[in-house]
Order: sequence, then C-alpha cells, then structure tokens
Amino acid sequence: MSESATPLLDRIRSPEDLRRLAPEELPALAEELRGEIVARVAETGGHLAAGLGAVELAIALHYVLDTPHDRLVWDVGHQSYPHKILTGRREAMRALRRRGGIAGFPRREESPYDAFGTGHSSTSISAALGMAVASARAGVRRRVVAVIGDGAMTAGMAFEALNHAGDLDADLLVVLNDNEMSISPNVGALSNYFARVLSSRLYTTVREGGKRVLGHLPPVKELARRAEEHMKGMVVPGTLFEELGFQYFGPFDGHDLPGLVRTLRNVRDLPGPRLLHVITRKGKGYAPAEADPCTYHGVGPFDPATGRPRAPAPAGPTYTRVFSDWVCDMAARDPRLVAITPAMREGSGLVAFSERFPERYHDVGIAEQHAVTLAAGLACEGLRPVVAIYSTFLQRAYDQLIHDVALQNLPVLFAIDRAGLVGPDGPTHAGAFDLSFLRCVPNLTVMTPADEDECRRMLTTGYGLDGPAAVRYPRGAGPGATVSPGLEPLPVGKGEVRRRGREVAILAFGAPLTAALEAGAALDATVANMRFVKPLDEDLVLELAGGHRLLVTVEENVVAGGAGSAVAECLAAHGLTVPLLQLGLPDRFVAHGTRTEQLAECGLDAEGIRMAVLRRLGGPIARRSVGR
Ligand code: HTL
Ligand code: MG
Repeated sequence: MSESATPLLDRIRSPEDLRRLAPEELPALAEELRGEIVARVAETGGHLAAGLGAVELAIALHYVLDTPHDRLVWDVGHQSYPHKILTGRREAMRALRRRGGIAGFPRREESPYDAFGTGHSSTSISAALGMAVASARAGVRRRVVAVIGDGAMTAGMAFEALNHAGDLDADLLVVLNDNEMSISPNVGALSNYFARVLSSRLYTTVREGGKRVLGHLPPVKELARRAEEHMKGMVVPGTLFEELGFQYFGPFDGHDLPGLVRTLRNVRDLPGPRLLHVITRKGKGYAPAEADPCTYHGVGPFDPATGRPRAPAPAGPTYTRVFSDWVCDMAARDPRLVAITPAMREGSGLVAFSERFPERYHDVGIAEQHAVTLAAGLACEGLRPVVAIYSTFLQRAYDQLIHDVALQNLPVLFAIDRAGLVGPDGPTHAGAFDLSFLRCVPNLTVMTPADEDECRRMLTTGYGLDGPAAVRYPRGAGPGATVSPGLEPLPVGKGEVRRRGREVAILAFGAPLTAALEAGAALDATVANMRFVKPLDEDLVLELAGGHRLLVTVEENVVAGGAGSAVAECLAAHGLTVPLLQLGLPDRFVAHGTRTEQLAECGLDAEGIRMAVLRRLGGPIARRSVGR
C-alpha cells in the first residue's frame, strides 16, 4: 500500500487538530494544502489564485486563534478555500460550487467557522468591527480578525470602517493581504503607496531582520511600547494607517509560516486597532497560476498537469464579447466615448478597449460608487461615459445612479453584465434585482436584449439617448443570433410580436425569450419580445390584453417589482382586469449550481414556463386550447 500523499492534512478535521501539530510541521502542511486545493479546483473550477496565496495565512490564523470563538472574517471570501479545508470541509470541496454542494464563499449557514458571509468585497472591516463592539458590550473576551486584500482595500467602505475603528479604539486586527493584484493588477494611488512601502529601504531591512522585529519580542506588556518604537523609528510605511488610529505592523512575508505564527502571537492580544501588512504572491506554489494570476483568479475545470482548461471555450460569442466589440466600434466612431470599470476589466469585456483606447479607459478600483459619479462628472462636461458593471455590483452604486446621474438626466450608459442568475458563484453574485431597482428611477431607459444582435443594437440605442440608459444582459452566450456589424439603434419603447397564437400571450423580457418561444410553440401561444422594460411598450401590452385570455410575463429578475409588475401597472392604469401570470425569480436567494439548473429550479426554462401556464389555465381550457 502506498502511503498517503497528505499525511498531515489527513489528521486535520478541525482547527483543533491543526493546533496539535508542532510548528515545524506547518510548512509541510501548507504544501499538502496547496496540492489539495489545486486538485479540487481542477475538478470543480472556482477561485484558485487567491486561495493559493492565502494558504499560510489560513494555517497561521487558525493555529494562533481560538476559532470559532475568535472571529475570522475573510473579505470577498474567494480566498477562503484553505480555510474551508481546515475547518472540516475537505471532502465537501469535491462538490464545491455545485448544486447541493458547498458554496465558493463563506456562509454562516455552512459552518460555525464562517463568521461572516461574503462575496462582495470590502465588508470585512465593518463586519469585524461590529463583532468586536458587540463582544465588548457583552463582556466576552474574543479576538476579531479581518483579512482583506489590497484590491478590496481600494473601496471606500474599507476606509469608512478603518476611520470608525480608529475612532472607537476597538480591539480589532486587520490583516492586509497584499499581492499587488486585484483580479487584474491593482490600480490607484493606494496601490502605488503599497508598492512604495515594499520597495523602500526600510522594508528590505525589515524583510531581512523581519523575524527579529517582531519574532522575539518580550511579553505583551512590553510589546506595545517596543512595537511603537520600532514602527515610529523604522517602519515609516505604515503612516497612512497610523493616521487612522491603527497600530501598523509590517510588511511581513506572508508565506513564511514560522514568522507569521510568531508575529500573529505577538499582535493577537494587543489592545486597540491593529493592522498587519503581509506580502503574498497570488497563485503561490502552482506555476501556471503564479505566472498568470489574472487568468487563474477564477477558472473552470482544468488539467492540473498543464493548467489548460478541460472544456473548450463556448462556440458562440458571450454577451460580454458583444459588448467588448461594440464599445470598441463605437469608440472608434465617437471620440466622446469613455469607458469605466470598477476593477472588472476582464469580466466586463474591456481588455481590448483598454489596449486600443488607453486614454479613454478608467479602471477605478473596487469603487462602484465612485465609478458612477465619475461618469456623471464626465457627462457634465460633454463626454459620453459607458459604465461597464455587473448587475450585482451596481447595487453598491444605487444612490449615485439615482442622485448623480438620473436626477440630472445625464447621458451615462450602463452596460450591465451578469444580469439574472450567474451559476456557480451563487446568490452573492446574482443579478436578480436590477430591473426592479432600475425601472422605478425617472429619466432612465431600461433595455433587456433577447439575443446578441439585439444587445449590440440596444447599446447603440442607449448610447444615443440624451439621458441615462441601461442595457442588462446575462452571463454567458446567447441563442446564437448573427450580430450585424453596424451601429443601428432600435425604436425606443417598441417591442415586437414574434409568434401569433391563441388564448395566451407570453410577454418575454430579454434572455427568457428563447424559452418563451419554445413554450409558446408547444402551447400555441402568442409570444412577444418586449425589449424595453422602460419605457414599456404600452400599445403592445394593450393590444395583447385585448386579444388573449391570459397574459404571461417572463423575466430573469425577481417577480417583485420587475418587468411583469410594469405590465401589471400598465393594465391597472388602463382599468383592465386581464388575468396575468408573472414568471420570474422567486422571493428567495437562489443557491449556486449551473445556470441551466438554476433556471430549471426557478421554472424559467421552456418546460417550466409551459407547465406554469397550464397550471394557471386549469383543466378545461388547458385541454381545449393547448392540445397536450
Ligand atoms: N466588486 C465588489 C463590490 N465585490 C467584488 N467581489 C468584486 C467587485 C469582484 N471581485 C472579486 S475578487 C476581486 C474583485 C474585484 C479582486 C479582489 O482583490 P483582492 O484579493 O486584492 O482583495 P486577491 O484576489 O487575493 O488579490 C470576486 O467577485 C471574487
Ligand atoms: Mg490582491
């Protein structure tokens, strides 16, 4: 019998087992854990590079903290795989991000070790501060630690929390995990600041003598004074955090496990807000990910030997690609176009644009609020900003959209990607609400393309308007429509009838049109492609209401307040009482799975639509007019 390749990891069912290991065993455990993560993610896909960079951090933190009594909050949570494996979920990782399996992010329901649910960035310091304040009030002795990346640190929220924590003088440890990467290389003055910290002579001093600086400090009582001396005298780089009321320690090598353990032991029980700056390498220990951490940020299943994806890329272009081509074509025609992304250059399809039009391209960091108000300012001066943003992250900038853009009726185009269900990332990243939260905003035009060509035309339409507009499109590829290369707008507020049938009219908004057409054929129903959620094609709604016994709306957005509600409001406003069935996402968060599984679960595939219509029609009508 061959020996296990993971003798140490095999002994760890919980952090208590981990704490029984000798410090000298930890580096070998780190290697086993890395191998395990690569093997698992190669099968399931998921976020790889960030977790590999946080292996030593996860081990050291669970080793020196008393988790789960002590609270450990992972910012974003995409780097939490080593934490998940160490906290009893090693086997469960086999179904990571799959339907019924564990999530790709920390979830309070999943484990007592997941102190806070995350997915969106830059929440960890606020949440940890809340926990620290609550523990202090309850008189419970508890360490609270937030682990936040340099990318997540670019968000305003992180600074709001630092500012408040410094003011409260709360007992809180923030670990800044600095790998100089967001998804793509991190941007901004703060990132430059971190880089200066790293290249400074002092850091070199600290790195060489680093273990000495904090490694062998005397007991806690003496430590604060000594640390302060060291920090003031030597490690100038932390000034920024010190001004905010934090004691700054670092920078330290985040892959030096013995050093990390010693350092964490020294700082874990100090009073007040502390910031520990560690330097890590994204993708650490897996050559392809180290070489290209951006590609290996999030991956599908791959061959661990080569790093190459297992599945070929999808045949048709994704909606992201349609946007990518459009924004370059429109920029070539119109010099006023500027494009903005909050840290999602790759995901939002702005790589080509950033290369072709670097002066008109702005990656603002993970700063959605700023992205939208920046666009408003640009528009005030006559430019035509395009904000490329995921539906889920636009939630962060809602007030900016209302107050800074829509209220002033500024021509900002929102290209909203990942609208609807997003598959394995699950509810943290789903774009389930945008139709509801957008369509109630005055001045805004809201469009939902049903195919790739329509997406391009809607982008052109929205771009040409004199006020704000939004085009929201789903993750992945569309039905495969041929995209005409021109830049032709669509008539605003006009839908189209795609199929004439009897009794039932299905009004489809966006991506569900394909399923609606299939269901419509099976039911011999009329099917309309509504295109615009706002302004709604009221003439078309009224015409269909006149000629059918049942109207059915279909959208990939929560039913509450969505496109179907717009139809209901239209009918009510005209005093019509036509039976209306509103299909869309349910009033609950939809768990991760494939998009196909999620759509089926929500009854938004062709069969789900057909069955829902039959159920509503009931016996006699169903038998008479539907012929099934
Ligand atoms: N905007 C917001 C509010 N939240 C998230 N999660 C994103 C965008 C998208 N996003 C990630 S991970 C990530 C971004 C921008 C980069 C984080 O960089 P950081 O961590 O330096 O904090 P690192 O990967 O270890 O370098 C996900 O959605 C997973
Ligand atoms: Mg980073």
